[in-house]
Amino acid sequence: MVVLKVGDITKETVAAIVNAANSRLLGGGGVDGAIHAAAGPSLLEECRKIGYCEPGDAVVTGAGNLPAKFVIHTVGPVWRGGTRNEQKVLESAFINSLKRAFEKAVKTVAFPAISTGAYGFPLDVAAKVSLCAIRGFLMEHPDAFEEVRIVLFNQVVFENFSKEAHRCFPI
Ligand code: AR6
Repeated sequence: MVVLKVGDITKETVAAIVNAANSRLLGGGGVDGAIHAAAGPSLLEECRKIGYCEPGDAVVTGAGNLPAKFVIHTVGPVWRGGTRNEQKVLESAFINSLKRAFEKAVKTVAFPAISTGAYGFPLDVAAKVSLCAIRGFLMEHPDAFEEVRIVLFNQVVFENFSKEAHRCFPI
């Protein structure tokens, strides 16, 4: 089941939350900053040990003080006009995050709208790529998760994703 909601991902009670990190994994602003602040210093320590994550890839740590068990750190692409493989890299960020969650056998996972903040992805394009990537993975692994939750920080992002969800997940 795919669920869209408005909220703060650090408050979600799911087994794994996905972080929109940067390649150096040293924290930052946006959702990355919020997740590190809520998780506490153990998250940064674990990230330091891993050291690097390629855009489109994903790595797993514990979740410190967060309600979740794991944080999956993925790195989305910086939007550069859409001609630098950005859509493919965003798709990979979602698929590799779901793979990591699947490997950890978690049943519930929450995503933010990766790359739609500091990395500048147009919301409608991000919504389409993100939801289609999730749908593709779930079609291949229909029993993998009980819930994939997409936690959007404000109404505008939520509306873009909702609009696209009707196209991507026709009932
Ligand atoms: N819960 C859910 N969504 C959030 C939250 C939150 N607590 N806070 C922000 N968002 P961004 P990016 C939304 O900039 O574009 C960082 O500095 C936000 O409204 O967090 O992938 C990293 O270190 C937006 O829709 O991530 C990287 O350097 C979405 O999360 C860089 O930013 C993503 O915005 C990554 O940029």
